[in-house]
Amino acid sequence: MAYRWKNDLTMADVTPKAAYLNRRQILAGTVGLGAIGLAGRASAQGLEPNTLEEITSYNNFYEFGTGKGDPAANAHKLVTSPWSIKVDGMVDRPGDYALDDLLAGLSVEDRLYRFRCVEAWSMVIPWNGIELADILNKVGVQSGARYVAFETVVQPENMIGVQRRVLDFPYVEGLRIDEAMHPLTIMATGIYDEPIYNQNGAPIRLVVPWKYGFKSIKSIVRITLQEDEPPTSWNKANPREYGFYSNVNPNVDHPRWSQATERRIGGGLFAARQDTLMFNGYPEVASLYEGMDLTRFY
Ligand SMILES: Nc1nc2c(c(=O)[nH]1)N[C@H]1C(S)=C(S)[C@@H](COP(=O)(O)O)O[C@H]1N2
Ligand SMILES: [Mo]
Repeated sequence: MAYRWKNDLTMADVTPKAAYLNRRQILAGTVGLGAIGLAGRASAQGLEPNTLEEITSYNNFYEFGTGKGDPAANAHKLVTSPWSIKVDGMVDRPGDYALDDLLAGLSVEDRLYRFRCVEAWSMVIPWNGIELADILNKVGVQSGARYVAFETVVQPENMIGVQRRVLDFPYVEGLRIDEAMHPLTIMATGIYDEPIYNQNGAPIRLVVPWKYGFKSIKSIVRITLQEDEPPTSWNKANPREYGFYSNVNPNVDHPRWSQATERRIGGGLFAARQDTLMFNGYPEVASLYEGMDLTRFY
């Protein structure tokens, strides 16, 4: 049996929905109670998950525009049903899988993860998802496969960002096979026990919590097992600024800004920036990079 990752943040850290809605009403309805919100977050030592509202309204999904509010405004146009995923390359059972067939029999787990965008903002998100390793084991990875490549759907008529060519689409990403097989790596299908919203990458998206957010590719329609390192969208767009690995690392600054700290979304106007943690607070992945110069393989 594969080792299963244990949450450091447990679902006990998730504010029960009722209490949480109640708190929001208090905050919305009363002047001067912002302090309650701040105290609430402080007492949870920054482990409190972001609200569904925050998670679904402040997004990066360039297919739907480059503004943080654009995905929430435009992603209702994404057609998510029917949905199939092409699995090809070095696998025993390649094919065009209906999403339900690909996931049938695999367990959906709750994972409360820190999420750190390369732009130096962050959230804490209660995902529901399937370990990518379970999916890869189901299709059968062949021994020569060293990398996994992912591709996002392109629906030009529904995607304003594709029409405007804000990036070279389809959005593509990749992982080394040991990164893909790590129990922290999931394919998310839900948030807060609700089906994942379109703006967050419905119906299924990658989540790799120790890497900058752009590695967590949304709305996936193709998974390819291959020998060579696959091209990745942000590396193609700007290789000087974005590498293949893109592990969260407070000691390696982006050429244009520091990565030492981050702004937690929802923390409020006067909240202090938080220190960014090595591997985003998931030191158990460090062994994957033994012997690699993490200032060079950024
Ligand atoms: N297809 C696709 N996937 C994507 C992106 C994108 O523009 N297109 N943006 C990435 C970036 S930069 C981040 S920070 C996260 C944001 O995920 P969220 O909006 O669910 O918080 O999605 C990543 N996945
Ligand atoms: Mo990002």
